[in-house]
Amino acid sequence: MILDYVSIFPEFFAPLQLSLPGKAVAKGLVTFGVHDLRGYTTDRHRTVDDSPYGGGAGMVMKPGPWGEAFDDLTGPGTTIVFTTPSGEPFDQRMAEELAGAEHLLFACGRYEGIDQRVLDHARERAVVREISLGDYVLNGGEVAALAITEAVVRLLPGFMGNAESLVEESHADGLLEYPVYTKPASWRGHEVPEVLLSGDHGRIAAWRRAQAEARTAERRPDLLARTGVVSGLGDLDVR
Ligand code: 6GU
Repeated sequence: MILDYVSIFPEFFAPLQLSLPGKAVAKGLVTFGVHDLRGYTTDRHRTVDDSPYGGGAGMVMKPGPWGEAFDDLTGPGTTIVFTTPSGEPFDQRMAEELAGAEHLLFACGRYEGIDQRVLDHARERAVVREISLGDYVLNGGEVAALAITEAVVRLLPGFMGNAESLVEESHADGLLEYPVYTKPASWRGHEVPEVLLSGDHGRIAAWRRAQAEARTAERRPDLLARTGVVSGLGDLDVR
């Protein structure tokens, strides 16, 4: 998979060389390209923004540099991802969809947004997704693009050593993950639940499922409505 990033702050993408994404590069699963939007300007001041038509606060990103960047970077298999707080909410299912793409081109906006014609024009030549990380405002889309990248790259075939941990973790089954414990069995007066020491795999599986459901009912009742789990909070203390 090829992942490209267009931004006025290319330094934000230094973490792509680290840890998990860096490992994916080493394994030959992905290649990353980081592109300075100002490199696609033509004026002496390398201008990327201007005041909004119709008035109002803040600045809007000019269409010209984005058009040049897409001319340079878009090919037949490209999906252009605009990271924006007005996008579709990002979730695990969307990460799985994006993991099937050949080429992701992240367009990271700043200021009050990008001229709408950039998106309209992009839709004429590529698959376009507008994606939000959640209901809060970041100063720009760079951190969001990094988060989406990490969620997507770890799903690529051959990335994870242990395929089971992909299936068992939070959200793969629509529930939050059950609590986990390791040695020692007693620590600062807190004990590991007895069932986990029992060696009874049936009881352990049932306990974990009940914990996952109770936790989800308490913290994310919206998820339970989607998975169709009915029980929810029983007598379990999920904290
Ligand atoms: Cl994707 N971008 C920005 N700028 N702010 C956000 C966001 C994205 N998701 C939540 N807030």
